[in-house]
Amino acid sequence: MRNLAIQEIVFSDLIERGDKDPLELIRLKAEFRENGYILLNNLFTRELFDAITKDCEKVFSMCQHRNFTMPGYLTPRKLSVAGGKMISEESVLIPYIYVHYELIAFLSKIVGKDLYTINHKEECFVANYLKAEGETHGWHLDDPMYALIVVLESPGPDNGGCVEFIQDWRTLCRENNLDPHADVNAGVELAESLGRIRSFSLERGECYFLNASENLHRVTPITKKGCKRKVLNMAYDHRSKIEFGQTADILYAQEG
Ligand SMILES: O=C(O)CCC(=O)C(=O)O
Ligand SMILES: [Fe+2]
Repeated sequence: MRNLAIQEIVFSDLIERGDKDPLELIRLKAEFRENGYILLNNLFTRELFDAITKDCEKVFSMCQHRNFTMPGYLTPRKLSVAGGKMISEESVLIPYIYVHYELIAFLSKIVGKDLYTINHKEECFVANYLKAEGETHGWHLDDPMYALIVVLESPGPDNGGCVEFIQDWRTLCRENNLDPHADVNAGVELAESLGRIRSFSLERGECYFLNASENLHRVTPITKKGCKRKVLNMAYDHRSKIEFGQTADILYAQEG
C-alpha cells in the first residue's frame, strides 16, 4: 500500500460510529456489560473494509495449517493461522489500524477503561482461516482480556463456523469446582446441560467485540464443502501487564 493511502487512514475517520452517536455508545456499553460481547455491524467504513480485505489477501494465502489438540484445554485446533509476526511483515494496514487512536478510544469507551495494545508479537493480532469441512477453532480463553474480531469471509448462516460462547466461564467453573483451563470439556458439558451455550453467526463485513478472557468461546466446525471463514482478531487489554500462557505461541508461531 502506498504511503499516501496510509496517511489517509491515520488522519481520517477510521470508524463509522463512536462519538458520533452518544446514545448508540450508551447502548453498546450496556450490552457489552450485560452479555460479554457486542456485534458491530458497520464498524469500519466500506472503503476501509475493502482495503483491509485486499491488504490481507497475502496473509491468508500464507496461513499455515494446524491440526492438533491444544494441550491443557484438550480441544481441537483444525484451521490455518497467521500470527502477529507474520501479519506485521505481510500487511501494511493491520498494524496501523490496530494502534489507531480512534479505534482504541472507541473500544475503551465501550469497556469503560483505557485499553492498551498487546505486547506479544504473535497474539497482538492474528488471522484465522477455516477452509474445509470439519475445520474448527476449539474452546478456549484468550490471554488478553478483549478481542475485536473482523469477519472478512463468512460461511453463511447455516454452514457451521458459528461463534459459541459460555458467559462468565470462570465463575461457572469456580462454582462447580472446575479448573477453567484444565476442565474445559467437563465444563462445556455442564454448560450445555444448563442451557448456557450461546451462539451467533456473522456475515462478511461484521465485527464483534468480546471479553475473550472471561467467556469461553469457540468457532464450530464448518459443515458444508466449499464454505470458508476468514477473520482477523485484534487483542486489547486494560491491564498494562498480562501473563501469557503458551497457547498463542503453540498455535501461531510460524514453522519452517
Ligand atoms: O474466529 C473467531 O470468531 C474467534 C477467534 C478467536 O477466538 C481467537 O482468535 O482467539
Ligand atoms: Fe479466542
